[in-house]
Amino acid sequence: YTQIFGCRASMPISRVTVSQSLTCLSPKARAFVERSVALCQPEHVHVCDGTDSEADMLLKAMQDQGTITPLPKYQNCWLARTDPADVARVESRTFICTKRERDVVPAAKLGKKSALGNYMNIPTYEKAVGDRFPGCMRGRTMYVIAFSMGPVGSPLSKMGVEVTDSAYVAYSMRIMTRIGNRVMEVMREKDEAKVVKCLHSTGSKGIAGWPCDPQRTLILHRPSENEIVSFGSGYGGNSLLGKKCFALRLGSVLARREGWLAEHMLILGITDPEGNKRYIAAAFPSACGKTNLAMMTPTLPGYKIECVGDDIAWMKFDSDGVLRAINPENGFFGVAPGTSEETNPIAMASIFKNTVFTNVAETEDGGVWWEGMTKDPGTLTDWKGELWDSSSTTPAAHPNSRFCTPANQCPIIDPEWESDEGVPISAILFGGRRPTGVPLVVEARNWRHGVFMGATMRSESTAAAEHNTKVIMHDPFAMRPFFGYNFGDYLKHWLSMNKSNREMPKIFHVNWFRKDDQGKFLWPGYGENCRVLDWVLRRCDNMNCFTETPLGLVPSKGALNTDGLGEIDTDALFSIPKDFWLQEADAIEKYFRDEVGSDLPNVMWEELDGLRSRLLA
Ligand code: SAT
Ligand code: MN
Repeated sequence: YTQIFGCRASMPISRVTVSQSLTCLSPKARAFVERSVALCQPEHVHVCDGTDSEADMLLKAMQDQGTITPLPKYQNCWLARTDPADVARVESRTFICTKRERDVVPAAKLGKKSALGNYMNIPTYEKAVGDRFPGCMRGRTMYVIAFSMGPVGSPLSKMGVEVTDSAYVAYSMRIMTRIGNRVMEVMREKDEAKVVKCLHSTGSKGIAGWPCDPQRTLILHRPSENEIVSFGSGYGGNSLLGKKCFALRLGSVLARREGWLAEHMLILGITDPEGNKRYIAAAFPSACGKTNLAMMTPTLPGYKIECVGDDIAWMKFDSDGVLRAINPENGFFGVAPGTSEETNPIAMASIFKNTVFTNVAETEDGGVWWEGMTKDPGTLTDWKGELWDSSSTTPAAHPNSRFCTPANQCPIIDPEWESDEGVPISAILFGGRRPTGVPLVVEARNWRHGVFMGATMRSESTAAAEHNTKVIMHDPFAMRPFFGYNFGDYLKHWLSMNKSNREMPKIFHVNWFRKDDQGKFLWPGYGENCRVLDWVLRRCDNMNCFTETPLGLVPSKGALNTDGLGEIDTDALFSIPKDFWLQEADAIEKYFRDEVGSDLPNVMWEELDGLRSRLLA
């Protein structure tokens, strides 16, 4: 017997059939695969080469298993219906495993359940793996996917190997990451000690339909071993381990160690009417419009937006002191509901070929539909496979239904989106869904004030995780579900980025979602958001177009271009109700005290004092 992931395993690799010799893997990746085989005991190992014929094989396997059905209305598009108990990330079953709890959980919450940092100790981790994985792939195929997060071979990229018993995961990883022979080649040449090991199983004895085991789902991260273990769920963020698990949770740990930033941010390129091009990164929580902003069709004449990424940014200051960002992903895993020709025509032009749709509704002519797509869809098959028409009382598509589409199909994909050195970032936006009290846009006075803005972000909950009611939740940096280490240390890391020889991006807080007393949105959003970006860019040029407020800098009267917008109540959009903000300050104090405690950098308390005294002045 050998010890694997802390438990006994017995099957030698010589007992399984393999699609291609494991020598195509680097020695460490190969050792990981062999350990995983011994543990999970599959019948066959398929090492993904990334070819088109392999894609056809995966599609056929999924159709035979009843995991996907074709959507004949489009070219190479597929519909997957999940088990209704496996539709989103499960934050309550997602843990970071380290020796010391303090590495993950801020001081205030040690030994208690925290909203920041779900901790599991090593013995519990080893038992959890030992209870689930031995023999879990018996009689089935293990897919081995070598993948690169970021352009293959770029100094800003990182590589991983995922083993999984899900053809859906293998196929989706082809879209969301760069995979196959070219990655394995680089892996063999490069320092492979850093390759992230990702073990995934649906946890199901069979493969029919949507295999999963929601009762026993666990998503575990072990930063010290560069290891991710996921069991029981086939759904996006739980199973495509390059995405949230690697690029954000492990990524944030690596970023801290190596002096860069791994963030839940879109990246867009924006060209102004003078032809000046800049890049902006923006952090909003899941299902708050990152994809829509990243692909915006600007309404202001002369502006052009190009998309680098819609979910994750890896950013590092270069030797000239410029913050450079890459999108580590290769595709979009976007929220379908609400996507339409009106709200996001660019997404609509991207997603109707080579796409896997998950949990959307199906039209009678073999197309897809979701709430907000068109007015009258006729009779549908809903996401659970039941007949649906406009008299139905449940949504046709699950609110967290998704499209999974290659990024290079986006008609406005930025020419630099795969550049090795990344794109230069001029501004960083934070934002969320705030129906009351929070202005359309506020600029931070300086870097540390901007870090405070990120730390104090709040947003209405969405369907992207297992939260069911609309409550205003704290979601610092839109990273609450994705921190790989102690949030207090994360704040110190952000503060340490500020150095005199660097061109620090300006930081802003935006809120497209403010409502009036009747519950109507005060701002049209979508393509009109370029008016906010227009002001942001003028501020990046240090133009005098702002006024000071207790929250930070806002556009001076008339400085936000609202030409041709019709009735916009800018007073209401920018009002700063004193009582609301004093309560907000109290909520922030409570959050800092209860959730972070002595791990909070003092600078954050100073910023909170500053906010209060400006409100009371
Ligand atoms: O489910 S995912 O984590 O892939 C998407 C999201 O919640 O942002
Ligand atoms: Mn996301």
